[in-house]
Amino acid sequence: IVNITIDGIPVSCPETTLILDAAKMAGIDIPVLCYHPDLKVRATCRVCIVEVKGQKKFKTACGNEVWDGAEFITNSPAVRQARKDILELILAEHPQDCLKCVRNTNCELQKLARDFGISKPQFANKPNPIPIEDSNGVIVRDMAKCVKCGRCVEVCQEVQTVGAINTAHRSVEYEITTAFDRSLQDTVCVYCGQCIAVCPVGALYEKDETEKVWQAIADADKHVVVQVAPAVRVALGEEFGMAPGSIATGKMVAALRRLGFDKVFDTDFAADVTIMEEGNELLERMSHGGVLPLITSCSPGWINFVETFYPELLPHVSSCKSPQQMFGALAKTYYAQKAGIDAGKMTVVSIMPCTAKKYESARPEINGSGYRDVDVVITTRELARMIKQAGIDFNKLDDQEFDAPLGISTGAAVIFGTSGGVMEAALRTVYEVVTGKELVDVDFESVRGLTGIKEAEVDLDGKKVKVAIANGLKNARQILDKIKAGECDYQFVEIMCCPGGCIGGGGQPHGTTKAVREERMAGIYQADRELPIRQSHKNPAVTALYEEFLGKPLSRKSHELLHTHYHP
Ligand code: HC1
Ligand code: SF4
Repeated sequence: IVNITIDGIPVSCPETTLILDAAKMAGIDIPVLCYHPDLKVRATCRVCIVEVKGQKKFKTACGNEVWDGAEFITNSPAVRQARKDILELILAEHPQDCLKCVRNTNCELQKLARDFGISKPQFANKPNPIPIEDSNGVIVRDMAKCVKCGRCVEVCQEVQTVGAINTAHRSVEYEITTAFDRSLQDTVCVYCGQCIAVCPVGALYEKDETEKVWQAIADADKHVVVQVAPAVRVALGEEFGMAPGSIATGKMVAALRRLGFDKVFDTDFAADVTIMEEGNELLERMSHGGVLPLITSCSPGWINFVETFYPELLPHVSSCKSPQQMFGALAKTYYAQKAGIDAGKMTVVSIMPCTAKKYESARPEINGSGYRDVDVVITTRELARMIKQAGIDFNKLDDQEFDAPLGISTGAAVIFGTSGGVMEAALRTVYEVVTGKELVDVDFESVRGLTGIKEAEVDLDGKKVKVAIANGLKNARQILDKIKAGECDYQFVEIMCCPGGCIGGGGQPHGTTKAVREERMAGIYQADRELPIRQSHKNPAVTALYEEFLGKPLSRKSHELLHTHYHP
């Protein structure tokens, strides 16, 4: 423990504390731009500089730890002027088109410019004339707006270990780019969108497809159904001032109905179906000497990753399509038949916390209904934009319920939205199928939490099943390397591309940090506890689906509609 003062306020803290964090203890928020609490410190922008009593040079608050007896000044005229100069230099290179920028009103640079009262910049505005790159159909890169903070590189290289983007050149030429400046689709990018999630400005964003949705809704000939992913309901509220993790399911359903969707359905229904199919696939593989461990297949960034980096492990990946795609296939067959609707005139829209879902829905091998199963995918952020455009006062909406039958789901489905959830949902069902006994306590605490890799041995009434869960691709790599080396005896592995699972997806409201993920995760488990049915095989709408349409899990029809094969 060391004793320091910050702007005259005494603070006692461990000597490994960053000046930035010590200042927080004194109730002082030092401005930052390149710093992100979840990422390695680069200290490149220098917006966070502070003065140290007795020293001539400024120090960065994010890049330096405190020492005993130090006296920091965060708010002297010299510090303020230096920060302002730094910001003005950044702004001199930055396009001044805030009005039509996707990050208008939640841009970190815009906020700093406002906080520092920069109204008449001292330097001429000369942005780099770099064209927008959006040919991949998922992620837009507007590098003219890049402030070179390096957060996207840090997340792509260190958290996801993908390495699709990197820094290049030095000095004034310094930039963030892909190898050989290629378009993103010609790189190893998996479309996880984590680079978008950490970008402080409008340099990276998802390809906006809200116009397609507006058009479908306005088309009287179209029957437009919408499905919402589990993790959206605990994050959407943030766009309307709610705390992270607030469960906004009822208001979200009401808003979707107001927007004009003909049916408001739930991806959670299809998540329950996934458990029926994947749970049986696991049992089938375990009893017939199939390839083990079985690895989950619902996270499309993870699928892109395994195809690119570990194609030899594809036989381990479940043949189940993701819930999003199962939903699309069932909407355009089962639901269309039941409701007497021409599937050719149906539009299926997904609301996803994920950018890779846009890519997944466009994959040719994924369609089973005879049409494109999911027509348009928009992110949580895009949905919020639509609600705002429609002038809907989200917070004043009364809660509403999803439509039947594809809106009926269980607690096992909602936990898909967080790391460990697919595993727990599967165990809740597999236990009862294997033992023939009722599961008294459905909470499998050992598979929960934000830890990167979780391992557990689950006792199915004497039969032991070894499972592992990884979230974030760096952690996935560790498990995959073990499987490749034949060093593990897991039977079932869950892999989610994004840190924390879908709650931390690349399409979620901006401002995702570890703390925010924790809140959203807590929201997911609360939503689970509040549901009357918490096991997928007890979902009456799923039972009806099998009785009326599919026959049984892994039936021929199930295989045609709900399973697929990925290719290296
Ligand atoms: Fe997910 Fe899934 S949990 S992949 O994270 O299996 O995106 O939320 O919808 O499909 O159900 C995402 C979330 C989502 C699928 C389900
Ligand atoms: Fe890297 Fe993911 Fe961004 Fe692609 S989407 S550049 S893989 S962080």
